[in-house]
Amino acid sequence: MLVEGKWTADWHPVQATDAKGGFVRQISGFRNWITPDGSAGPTGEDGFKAEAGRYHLYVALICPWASRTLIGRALKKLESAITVSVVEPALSDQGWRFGNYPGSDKDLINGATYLHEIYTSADPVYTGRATVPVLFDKHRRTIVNNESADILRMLNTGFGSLADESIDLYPDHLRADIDALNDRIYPMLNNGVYRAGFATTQVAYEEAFADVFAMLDELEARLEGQGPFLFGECLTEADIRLFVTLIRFDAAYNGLFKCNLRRLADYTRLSHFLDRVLDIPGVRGTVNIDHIKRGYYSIRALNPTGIVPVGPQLPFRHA
Ligand SMILES: N[C@@H](CCC(=O)N[C@@H](CS)C(=O)NCC(=O)O)C(=O)O
Repeated sequence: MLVEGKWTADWHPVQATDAKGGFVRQISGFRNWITPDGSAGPTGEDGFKAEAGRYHLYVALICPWASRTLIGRALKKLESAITVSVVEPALSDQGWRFGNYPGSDKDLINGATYLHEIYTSADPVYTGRATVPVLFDKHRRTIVNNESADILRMLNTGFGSLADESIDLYPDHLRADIDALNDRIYPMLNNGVYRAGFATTQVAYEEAFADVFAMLDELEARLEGQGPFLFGECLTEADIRLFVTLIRFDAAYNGLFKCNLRRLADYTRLSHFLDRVLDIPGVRGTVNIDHIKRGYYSIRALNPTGIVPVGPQLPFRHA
């Protein structure tokens, strides 16, 4: 991670744990918002007006949080307004790196080799992890925001008529319910798999494991009652946030993160949900199972040999 702008030690997935050995995820540091008129959003400062060609997303295709933003960009038809660079899937000793691995890019915006250079270019004394996604302002040459939950929301409404306004991923009448569901799915499942995978004690692992499968069981029952999406016919950001975890489940979390009570493929409704979301135009192109497997299995703390499993055979058609 970066300490006062300097890369300090070899990359390691766990840099903070709670008293029980549970994995603690860092709070994102850049929290400005793009808005149609450049006024300030709910956090941060003003001056980030929606403009075609001004903003850039740095993402990793292995990363569920970054993938949320790629899906939001595709669904809101902002591909030509917001440019993207994809880092290499394998984590290097200095974290995310740009390069030639198939499906990855060089950094044509800042000419960086490592993502942490983007952080120090925005804040020369930055302390924290250099995470994806990063939403970068090419005009002010700084980071707008590095929190995917915020970025997904600003893609939904911050770009005004530059985006497809017929699609609303966070409709007024569902906001409270979406927030309430997100607040449960995130700790138990989205971050729950990481809590299982990066636990440093048996008790922390078992607690996370129980949460993951309790939530999958609950969501399977919910979709049986009111599918095809979490709020019926209306696709919302809650579906995107669920999808990015489910699509990685059998390829990475079931094996590497030891979330192996059941496979996702064993859940009928959740598997249909996955296919349904994959079939939405623009979504499939954000999924790269090779990056996902190669990326997760490159985490040496969990897989010292770096061997990437050949299986499992995945039932869905993927990019
Ligand atoms: N709160 C952030 C979390 C992002 C995050 O943890 N990204 C991971 C990849 S899945 C990362 O970049 N990790 C690099 C590191 O921790 O050094 C968000 O949702 O945007």
